[in-house]
This record gives sequence, structure tokens and C-alpha cells, in this order.
Amino acid sequence: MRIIHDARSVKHDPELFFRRGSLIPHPERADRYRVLRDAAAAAGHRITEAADQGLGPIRAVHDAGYLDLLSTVWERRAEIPGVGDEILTGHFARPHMHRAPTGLLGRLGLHLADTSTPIRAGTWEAVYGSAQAAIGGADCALDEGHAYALCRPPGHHAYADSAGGFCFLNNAAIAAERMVAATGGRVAILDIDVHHGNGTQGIFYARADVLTVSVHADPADYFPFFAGYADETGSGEGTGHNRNRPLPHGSGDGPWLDAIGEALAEIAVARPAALVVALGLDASEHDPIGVLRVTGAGFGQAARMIAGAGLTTLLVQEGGYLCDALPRNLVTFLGAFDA
Ligand code: SP5
Ligand code: ZN
Repeated sequence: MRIIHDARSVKHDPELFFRRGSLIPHPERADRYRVLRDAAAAAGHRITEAADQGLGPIRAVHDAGYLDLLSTVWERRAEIPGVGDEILTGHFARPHMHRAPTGLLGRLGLHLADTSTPIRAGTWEAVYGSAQAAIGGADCALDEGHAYALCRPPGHHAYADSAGGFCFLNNAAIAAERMVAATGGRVAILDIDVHHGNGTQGIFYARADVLTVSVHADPADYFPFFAGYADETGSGEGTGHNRNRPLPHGSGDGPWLDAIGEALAEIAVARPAALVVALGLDASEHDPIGVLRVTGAGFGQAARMIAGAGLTTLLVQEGGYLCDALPRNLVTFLGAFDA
């Protein structure tokens, strides 16, 4: 498997996360990139640095005002009274209250969903680099049949105009959009991160040319809470082109693999030109923030099932947090996919 990555990934490294009234260590650390890259290299996969293909493919998915804010807010931070190493707001726009203010702090609240995405000196470079890995990965998958984009920071909670859930730019959506443009056909996204891929769902919700399917822990009492239910099936032309398979917390390999099998059957019906797998590894039984109980063998089986679909496939890294099982499960997945 070819591994496409961008070394700028490490330039966003948030230390703390304000959650439920306390500051806790931020789970989405730069070391995730190093650990995943080194494990893939040690397992013999070919590692390639992504070329810089510019903002065009990112603009094809994301809102211009949002990109402008993300790319300039650090340079303009002096406009925020009392700002330190990190830019973050505690004021978030609501559906019934979303006028665009002129000040930076208010503008941030229009484009942030929660407190997990602080903006630091290197944040834009890191998320831009992570997106370049997805873009290069999409091109590589189209050329070679499959590829793995080592995207970090992750992307699937980012909407066209908002960050949230550790995500800023939706790498899987950017890759899928590029594959739609390159093939002129339909593209499917299968999201197996333990969290619902709400941003990806939102980006393609009204579209028939990108089928989005997510297998995740029930959001009734789990992030992202406000989306990811089984009755969300798309809108307008996209009706019938979104599928959610929420699983009870504590589910292990059996229900998870059954849901992936059902998702692959739905994807086969759509006969897509390409598949993007939003490859979170946080469904692992050992993940520090996961609530499913998927084993290493389960990841291997999922990879064999997905490879068995015989589609041009790009694997895009999503979540999966630091623990001994994280690199092991990546190596198991990539090895089983290639076999
Ligand atoms: C890409 C992805 O997997 N995003 C997940 C966002 C989850 N947000 C809620 C995080 C709750 C963090 N709890 C941390 C406990 C650390 N011991
Ligand atoms: Zn996740």
C-alpha cells in the first residue's frame, strides 16, 4: 500500500481540551501522525510525501469565508483582546441566532461547533497539509487502484463551513469530490470511525453523486450527539443517498462487521466509480475515547471485506487515539487490505 502524508501535519498540537468543566489532555496529538507513519513504514509500506496541489481542491468543498478565517485568524490574533497561544471562543452561533458579526471572536463562533478545535500558530499549515495528503491520496488511488492517506488532523466532523470534533478540513470529502471530478462517476464514502461522520454527511446530504454511509456508536449519548441517526437518509436529490448504522455502545466485532457488510452491500448497488473509506481506528476495544469493542482481528476482517468489494479505494485516516493498539490496528488493516 502506498502511504501519502504531509510532514506539516505535526504543526497543530493542542495540549489541553476544555471538556465538561475541566481541562483534560487533548486526545488529538501530533504524535498520532508520527506513530502511524512509523508503523506503516516499519511494516514495509511505501511512504510518499504529498505534492502541494494548492487550495483549489479544498475550495471545491469548503466555504470561502470559512477558509479565509481559518487561514488568516492567527495572523490577526492581536484583534482578540487577551489572546494567548491558542485562539478559541466560548460563544457559538445557534440555528436561530446566526448573524455574522464583524469581530474575530464572533466570526469564530459562526464557524466552530465546539471547544475541541483551538487554532494555534501552525494550525492552518497542519490542516492544509493533511488535506494535501488526501488530495494526493485520491490521485494515487485512481492511478494504482488503492492508497492510504495519512491525514492528521482528522476531517470527518468538519462541515463545508465549520470545524468541530478535532477536525478543520474534511479530508475524505475533499478526496471524494476530487474523485467525482476525475471519474465523472459516483463515489461512495464508507465511514467506520467510532464517531458518526456528521461533517461528511452534511457536505453531501443533498447530493446523489456521493453516497455517504457511516457505521458508528449510537449518538444518542455520544459525540456528535445531533446527527448520525438511522432515519437521516438525505434530502432533495440526495434522498436515499445517506445511510447511518448506529450501534449500541459496547458492541464488538460481530455487530460492527455485520453493519460494514450491510454498508458494502448498499454501496455495491450504487456501483460507484470509487470508494473513500473514512478509516477511524477508534472503534478499537483499547481506544481511550472509543465505546465499541472491536479487536485487532476485527480490523483485519473489515479490511478484507472492504478490499473484497473490488473498488478503486482510498483509505483516509480519521480518528484513533494514542494507545499500543493504534499502530498495531493500522498495520493489521493495511496488511489485510493488501493481501
Ligand atoms: C475524529 C474524531 O474521532 N473526533 C472525535 C471527537 C470527539 N469529541 C469528544 C471528545 C471527548 C474527549 N474525551 C477525552 C477523554 C480523554 N481521556
Ligand atoms: Zn472518531
